Amino acid sequence: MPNVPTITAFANSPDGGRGMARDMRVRWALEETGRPYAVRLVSFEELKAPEHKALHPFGQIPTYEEGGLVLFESGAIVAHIAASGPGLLPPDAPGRARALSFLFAALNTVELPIVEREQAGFSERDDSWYAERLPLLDRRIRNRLDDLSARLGTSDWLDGAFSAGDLMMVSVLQRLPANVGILEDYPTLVSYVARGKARPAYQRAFAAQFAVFLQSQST
Ligand code: GTB
Repeated sequence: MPNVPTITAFANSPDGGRGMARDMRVRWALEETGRPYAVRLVSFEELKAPEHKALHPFGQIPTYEEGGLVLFESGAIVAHIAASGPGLLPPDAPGRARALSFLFAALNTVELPIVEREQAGFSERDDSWYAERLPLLDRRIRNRLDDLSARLGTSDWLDGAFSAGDLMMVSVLQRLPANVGILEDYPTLVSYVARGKARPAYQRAFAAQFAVFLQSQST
């Protein structure tokens, strides 16, 4: 099929089909812009093989191939999709630049403390300092959510119409599981995430990655 991008995703995602892996944001962006796409599923072994590392220097998913173009990093991929199709960036140059500010903020400013807390839960849970460190990690997340909710105010989206910035911010916020009990203290952000996830494009992307999970369970 000409000009149909191919992305990579986990053959066996450890998230149990919950849409937490980073191919989800790429699928969502493609669905928002109405682009058909193909998916190549990769095992953990294949991720670290030279063939995959030629596409992704760090041996991760997602990657994006389109004709001769090969991209890695979900932010760069979503930015590329947003720039090449309708629906994810405003028509004016300043608006486009502001949307990209929020996309980068989602990745560099909001996702970092969320991932750090998640990683500490995996790798430091049995360490003596974990209980003491946790409030610090939570506070870092709350600082970001305080400011983000202040900026969002009562608006539906961060800067006018829904954009790639919202797509990435919602993708990042939804990684905060309910049992952590942080996002729930920010009702406007809870609604913001729900609004994003209610979009038909998100639903289609979620269903597609969930189908991979179901398939992996039956083989
Ligand atoms: N900065 C890169 C990007 O945004 O594209 C990070 C990519 C990344 O972390 N990829 C992960 C990966 O390939 C999968 S998404 N890991 C394998 C490796 O590094 O060897 C991260 C992820 C994994 C699992 C869950 N989960 O189970 O809930 C959630 C998120």
